[in-house]
Formats: sequence, C-alpha cells, structure tokens
Amino acid sequence: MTHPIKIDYTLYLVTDSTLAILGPDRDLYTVVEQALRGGVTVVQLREKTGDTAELVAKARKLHGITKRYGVPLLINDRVDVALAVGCEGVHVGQDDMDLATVRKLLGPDKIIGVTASTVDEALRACERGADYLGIGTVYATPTKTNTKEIIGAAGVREILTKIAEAGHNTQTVCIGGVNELNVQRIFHQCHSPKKALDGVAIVSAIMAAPDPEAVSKKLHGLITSEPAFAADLGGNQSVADARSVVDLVPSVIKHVHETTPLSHNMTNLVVQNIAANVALAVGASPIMAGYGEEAADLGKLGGALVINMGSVDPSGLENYQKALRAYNQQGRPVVYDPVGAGATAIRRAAVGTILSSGYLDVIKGNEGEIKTVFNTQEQEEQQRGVDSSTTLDATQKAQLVRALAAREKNVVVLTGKTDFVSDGTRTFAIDNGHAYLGMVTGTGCTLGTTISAAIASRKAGGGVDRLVAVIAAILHFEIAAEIAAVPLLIGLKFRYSSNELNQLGALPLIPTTPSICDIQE
Ligand code: 3NM
Ligand code: MG
Repeated sequence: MTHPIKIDYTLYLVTDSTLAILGPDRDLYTVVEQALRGGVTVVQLREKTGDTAELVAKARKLHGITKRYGVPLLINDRVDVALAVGCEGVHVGQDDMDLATVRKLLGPDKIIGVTASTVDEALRACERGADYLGIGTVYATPTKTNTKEIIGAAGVREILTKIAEAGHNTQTVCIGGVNELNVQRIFHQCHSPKKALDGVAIVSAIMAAPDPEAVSKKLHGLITSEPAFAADLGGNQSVADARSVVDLVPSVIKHVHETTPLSHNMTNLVVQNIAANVALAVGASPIMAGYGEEAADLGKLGGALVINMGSVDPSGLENYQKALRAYNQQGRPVVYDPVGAGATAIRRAAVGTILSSGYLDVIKGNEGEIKTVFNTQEQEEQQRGVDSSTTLDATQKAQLVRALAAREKNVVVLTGKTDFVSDGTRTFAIDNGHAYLGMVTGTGCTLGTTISAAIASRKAGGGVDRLVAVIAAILHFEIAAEIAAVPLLIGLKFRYSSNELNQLGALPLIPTTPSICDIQE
C-alpha cells in the first residue's frame, strides 16, 4: 500500500522526553517546535512509559504543534493513541502489533512505518504495505541500547538494494547514531545505485542539542546538499585492466611534479623528516602540521591530508578528527594510515573514532592493520569481520581489500611483498618493491605521503581516477626502491659474502618495470 501523499522523510525527529536526553529544565513541546522551525519534516512521538491518558494528552498537544508546521505526527507503537488523536500514523517495531492489524485499525490513508534490521524483515514489511521503513540500527547509540543488530552503512545499503530488486518503492530512513558529523558520510556510504535513502531518523542529536533549531537546520542542509568529499570520486570503470592503468601512470607522476600539491602530514615522531623529504622527492610540497585547528586553512590550499596514527595520543586523536572534518568540508582527499591498528586497545578504539569522524578517501595499511579496520567498522560497533589471527593468502587479501573498499566506498591498499589495491570494484595486485623497504623505518608511512601527493594532484587537475592515482603512487614508490637498491647491493658486495647478503634479504635483481595484474572477482 502506498500512501496517497508522498511524505517528506528528509529529517525525521523521534522524540525522547527522558531526563538523559531532554534534560531537567526543557519541555518536549518547546524542543519539538524549535526542531520544526529548523526544518524537521516528520515527528514521531516515542514514549516508553506513562499512562494512556497522559500519552493521549501529550500526543494531542504535540499534534496541535506539528499541524501548524504541516508536518505529520506519528506515534510509536500505540495504535490506540494515534486513533484517539487522529494524527497521521504510527511507527511499529518487529515486536509490536503486526502490520495487517495496524492497517485494519487505522485504515488505508494513515502512514505506517516499520523498523527493519534485516533484509527479510524489510522485504516482509514492504510486501505487507508499510509506507516506509526505519532501517537500523546503523550505529550503536546510547539512546536505545536494546537494539537487535548494528548493521552499519553497508547493512543499510544491502537492504536498500534488495528491496529495490524486489520491485518495492517503499520509502526509507535509517536510524541509530546519526548526527551532524556523520550524516553526509552515512548518506554517501548507504547509497545503493538501485535505491537511495529518503532521510534519516534522529533522536539525541536533535532532542539533546542545546539549540535544536540550529542543529535541525544544519542537518537538513547537510542532507540535502552533495557532500564536498563526494564530488568527482567515481573512477573510470573502463580502466580496469593492468595495461590501461600502467599506461596512465607516467601522466600521474608528471602531473604531481607540475602541480606541486600540498601533502599535509599528521604523522608520527619517527617519520616526520623522512616523509617531508619523500614528499619533496615525488614533487609535492610537504607540511608536517599536527594541530587540527590549522587544517581549516591548510585544507583550502588544494592538497591532501595524511592521517598517520603511529604516535597516537588523546590530543592527537582530537586533532585528527578536526583535520578530517576540515578536509571533508573542503572536499579535499584524506589518506588514513592506521599504524599498529590492532596492537593496543587504545589504537583499536582510535580506529573506530577516526572511521566515525568523517570520510577517508584512501585507507592504507599492512595485513594486520587492514584486518583491524575491517573488523572495527565504526565506534562501538559490533565486530563482524575477518579472523585477525590467521594469515591470509592472496585470494583472501584481494577479497579483504575489495570488501573494505566497497563498504567504505573508497580505495583500500594492503601492503606486503605483494600489495593489493581495490576501489570495491576493480582490484589489483602489485609485485614491485624491494625487501630493503622492510629494513628501513618509515617506508610504509612515506608510501602514504606519496599516495597523498598523487590523489591531491589528481583532484587539483581532475582527469585520472582515484584508484589509478593510488596505483601510480605505489608503482612510483616501489620502482624507485628497486632502483635505489642497486647501488646499495653493489656497495654491500664489498662487505658481505653472497650467503650473508641472502640472509639480509638482498634479492637477486630486480625488475624495474611495473609488475601489476588485475584480479577478477
Ligand atoms: N530505534 P539516536 S535506534 C529509537 O534501531 C531508535 O530501531 C532504533 O537514537 C532502531 O538518534 C533508536 O540518539 C535510537 O542515536 C536512535
Ligand atoms: Mg516499538
């Protein structure tokens, strides 16, 4: 059943008048009216306690307000209350009254929304005539701790895809942990080519805000505008084989030299100097600036940011978040290097914080780091991922980078003897580099710097797609290492026997051409 009037679900406010959310000295009606002034498009009255008469009175008073703004009022769970006040509809969870009975009681014209956290629940609700779905829980939230499943943006995307494939045009919002910092990224990452979300449902980010009108206005603006970071992200899918990629590599490297993009590194104590020199060597302009407040200005200079959490501490983490937001707002690219991600509880938590603070264009790490990022998803989110204790074979590594890149809608690089790179669709293995890279500090970190230069330059000049730029940076860096190893080998030969050299990992020489292949799914 489709409701005769198309409802605007853009910014859907779910109320909560508990002390923890609303606070002791504010009242529900004032806060909801402020939110309506700020642009909320649907209101759901959600009260988990209270007598029926009290609830009816509340709903009636609230309906008086929402009607003045021409915004529908829905009641959580309580069909009787909705009938009593004659408001626009109800929202039911999976454990509430079944949809057919609700429809019978309310009639064909009222709005009925249903919570869905799985594809099955979503399909069933669509088949039975739900007007919209509340899909969640996207991210863990203190507002509702008994939620059934945390599904992340990827879970929402899967549900959207499956209901579209089944031919349903039921409207959708997502719910759980949505706020002004993550709303654009959530929209971007939830977006299925088959079906887009119609809006987001929010409790605490509006109800607990000091200024509900201002935050609603801001949220509405963020939802209805294209995020700066999403401009020009799409790759050229016709460049999908190794040969076509390699053909583009020289132009990317040349373009970096011609444009001298800023490579803004927030990096660890060991590699500050090395990374700055590598940035210069690849033709970029380095700045090593760890103070987050500075990023708003630096982000305007047309460069890219590297967040390397090799020396993470609480103030560093806050600085990363500020810089990430600033670069996202400017639409400038960000490379994330989750150094030592799995090593300590602090670092694992930091990964979650960074993932939930903004959009990362590229995530680069070794096997352990990429596994940790894959397992983390988002701050406090339940872990549902790869087993980080086993070592992956080539096929599994290719699957891992593809899955993480598809989930984050970005580019993922897994470094190792063979590197794996994917944008979620196209996946490549690269066999360049040299064993010496593993014997020098900061080589992984400065690969991040090299990648930042290539994607910054790509954006500054348009043209080449992001995945190709990342691969160009890897080839540039690793072939340079192969060449650099030659004089070193010659020098070492005076000092060591060939047996000793073998033990040092001095491999027999050495391709100096790209060694890259594309991997089919
Ligand atoms: N329902 P906040 S999550 C009411 O997953 C509700 O069905 C959820 O609160 C679900 O916006 C949730 O403060 C609470 O995170 C959302
Ligand atoms: Mg319920």
